[in-house]
Amino acid sequence: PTNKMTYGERAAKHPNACASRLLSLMERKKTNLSLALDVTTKKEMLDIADKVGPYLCLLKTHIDIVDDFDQDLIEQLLVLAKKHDFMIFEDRKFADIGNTVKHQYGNGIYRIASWSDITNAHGVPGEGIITGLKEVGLPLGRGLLLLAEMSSKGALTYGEYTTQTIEMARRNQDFVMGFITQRCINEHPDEDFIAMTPGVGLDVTGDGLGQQYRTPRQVIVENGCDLIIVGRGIYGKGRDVQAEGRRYQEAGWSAYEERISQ
Ligand code: 5IU
Repeated sequence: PTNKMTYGERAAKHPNACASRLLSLMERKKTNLSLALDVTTKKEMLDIADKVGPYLCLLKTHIDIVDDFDQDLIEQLLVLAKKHDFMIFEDRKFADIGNTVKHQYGNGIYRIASWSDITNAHGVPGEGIITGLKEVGLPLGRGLLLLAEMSSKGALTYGEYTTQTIEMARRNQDFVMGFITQRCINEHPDEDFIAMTPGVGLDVTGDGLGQQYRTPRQVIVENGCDLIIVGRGIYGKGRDVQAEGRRYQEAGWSAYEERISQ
């Protein structure tokens, strides 16, 4: 199964172009770290992305929290993505009917589909949400993640909801490249959804607002996930973002090496 394969081996045979691009980037740059950059000014965003860029495979954004958002921010993020060789994931968590999300993805002031390699969606509206997003994203070579499980305390993403979300992904593998999940979802021999996991930290276990943290080793080795998504563990108050970026990159990569060598 995917658990024992290298990212490079998976990249070579992955049918989803966006997934294949990400997996080869991870192999080439030796990183499974995604930075969740929840900051509210353009300056902080660009400054931290530039400093942590060397350690990342994927920059996760919440573009709608930036007070001074403008098109120049997007252009500069794309410059950094090229300079440091990382991809971009706008964590938009679409949740409406197909026709609406199509516009939320392609139009408005953010025009997410025009710059974000990857985005994500809830399965709650039913499969039309994937169809709508696919109309916009697939011609641009974009990839979609579905939210299978959330990291926060009391999340309702479990049981039949998660099961049906996974089935939706299985029927749309040309566009759905993976999941936001707390464990590896792949079951069938040739199934290769990328498992990305938020709620990762080395120093604390929560944030007082429901977030729950596990270590990179728990996530990658014990639960078989592929990418660690780390936010405040890297850029939180008083932290040296460069040092923390390197620390999480090393922790994530050594956990991966341990997993594939088992
Ligand atoms: N995020 C979660 N949990 C989830 C999902 C998304 O934490 O289940 I879906 C996002 C929220 C934030 C980042 O952007 O991942 C985690 O940031 P911290 O490492 O700062 O908690």
